Amino acid sequence: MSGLFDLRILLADDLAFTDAFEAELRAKEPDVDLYRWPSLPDDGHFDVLLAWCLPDGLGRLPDSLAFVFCFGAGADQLLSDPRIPTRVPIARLVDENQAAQITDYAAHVAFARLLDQVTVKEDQARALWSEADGPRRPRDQLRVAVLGLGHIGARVASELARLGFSVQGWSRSHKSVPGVETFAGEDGLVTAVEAADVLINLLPLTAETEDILSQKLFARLSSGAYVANLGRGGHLDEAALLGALESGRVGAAWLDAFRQEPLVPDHPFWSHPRITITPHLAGIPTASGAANSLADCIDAFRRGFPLPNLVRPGRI
Ligand code: OXD
Repeated sequence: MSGLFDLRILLADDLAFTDAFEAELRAKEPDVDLYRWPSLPDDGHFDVLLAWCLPDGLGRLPDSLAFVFCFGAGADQLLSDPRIPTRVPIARLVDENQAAQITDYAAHVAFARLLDQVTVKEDQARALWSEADGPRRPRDQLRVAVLGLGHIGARVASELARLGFSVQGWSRSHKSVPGVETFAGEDGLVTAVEAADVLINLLPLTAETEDILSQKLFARLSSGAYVANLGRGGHLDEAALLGALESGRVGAAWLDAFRQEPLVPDHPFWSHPRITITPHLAGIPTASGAANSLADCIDAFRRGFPLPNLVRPGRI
């Protein structure tokens, strides 16, 4: 490390290249030296690397590197990057404001299902005045399954429950979330999504969760269910989704993450009338939330405590 106070931080993410982020961070950590990639300190040494995904041109990381701070909620793209030595801990950003944005997105999809938005739009396109055959079902009769009960998933699930939806949550290991019926393990997954009207994916991408949004899973949903993939493109079996939309098992899909980003122009998802594409914007870290989260890591590091929100402990 370059010294107790002059911690050097390499910012290698566009979202961190803002004056607002720098100002927030400097207000909390006045004694840090910030470098914006591709600018580096003359001797090439830095202590902290902030990135969501390592820039292509970043070569061997210096021995001075003490930890990597993931500038995003999901760190799979860093965890699988062989350029980060396994001795280096990786912590991720936790930003309540980002979690709030993702909650809004999930609530939007739940309300869209309640209002049967797809049918309404299709009727409108045909100038069809299709009268309701009764009152709308109440929120507590709409089943919402939330996959992933980490910081963001738990917040989404509990907020939707607070709004009055019937919420089932699933995670790999058992978690309790107020107002939410929770399940864990492989058998629990099937029970959690059984007859769900809305499926929200917020899982981290791992070997176990790859392709979890599969034909088998879609088959358990209620007919016409709405699906939102707010995790990673790798969670979704794309052919299975197109098949489920075709059969009507899935009524509509909101997709925010893709196997390849940006989504290629000739991808069939773009033109599908029942798919809404959002370009990875469900929750964007905010300057203040990101700076607070990084400052918490810096403070812990300086005191010799374990970093908060570790996704890989490293070996220091
Ligand atoms: C992510 C994020 O990790 O948007 O995908 O934060």
